[in-house]
Amino acid sequence: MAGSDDLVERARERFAQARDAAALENAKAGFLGRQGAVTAMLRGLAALDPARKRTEGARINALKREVEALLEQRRAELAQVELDHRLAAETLDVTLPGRGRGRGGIHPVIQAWQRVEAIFRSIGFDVADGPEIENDWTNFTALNNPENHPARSMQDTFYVDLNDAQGLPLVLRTHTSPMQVRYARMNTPPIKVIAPGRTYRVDNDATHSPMFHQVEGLWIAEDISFADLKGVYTDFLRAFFETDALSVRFRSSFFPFTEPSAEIDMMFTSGPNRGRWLEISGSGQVHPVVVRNFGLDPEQYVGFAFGSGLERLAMLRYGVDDLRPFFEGDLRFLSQFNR
Ligand code: 2NM
Repeated sequence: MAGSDDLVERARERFAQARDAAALENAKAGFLGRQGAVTAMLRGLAALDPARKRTEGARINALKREVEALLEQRRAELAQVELDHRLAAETLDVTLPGRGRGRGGIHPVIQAWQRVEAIFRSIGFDVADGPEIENDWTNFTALNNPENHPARSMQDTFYVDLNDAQGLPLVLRTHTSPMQVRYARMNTPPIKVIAPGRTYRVDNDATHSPMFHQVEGLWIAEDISFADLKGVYTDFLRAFFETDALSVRFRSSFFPFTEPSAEIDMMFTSGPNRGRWLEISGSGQVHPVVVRNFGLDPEQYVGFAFGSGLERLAMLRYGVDDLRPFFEGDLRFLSQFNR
């Protein structure tokens, strides 16, 4: 049959020209497919007499096997080419050092927070967490802040452009005391609780940040006195600063929610920072109006409370003399507290 000798050579050429598996399968169709040359030759056998059918049939089948072998060979070549490409493209140098993600650390203010929590938990205080967006009754009114107190002004407080379900204005809490109100109204005395957390005031200078952290403590019972507050707070400071060489004094002061009120000062009595009184906290006996707003009878229950700034505690403990780097996210500063 004319051209059948060239057929194997033509198949070899066409298969070699195929640059990928899809092109090769197309080229295959031209020989072995239903319209293919080999198939056409096999079809032509039908017209031959039996003797020629046998010889021609054997010859065409031999051709067909050759074409099939060439096809397999080219398939294997292309598969190898494809594999070589992938191996080159996806090479991993497993000897390179890892990129690393660095190790995260705990912010110094949060470390101070965690220390405070652990110390107060160890002497039986609960730790309460609550909303940073408060209604103005819980943040101000319940705490005996008069309606026209400057702390309530737009200049001092971040008002939220919404009211709560009872129609009360919402504010970013200016202290964590509202959590004491919530806690006292949900629990029965004796109550020993601290409320640490974020607080917000319209304030921004070298010594004030619009967001800062407080921890407030509250102890309500029938038979406690200022001596208990002083004892607890002194023990707390000695645990926090890990020294017994530390004195505490109360200085009379004023807060709307306590009466009487006192500033708590502390002084290291040894070490390089000894001999200077440092303001560390506010405190007082919870005002009878506030005790009533807790849902309790001020004739029966006494409450003692304190409020401390966690940034202040962190600065004193870690020897930081500027508030601002706490809020700047500079790892050269922050990483010093995580070694
Ligand atoms: C302070 C100073 C004095 C305080 C009062 C209360 C509450 F809810 F019991 F009335 N919590 N915290 C308080 C008292 C806070 O911060 C300078």
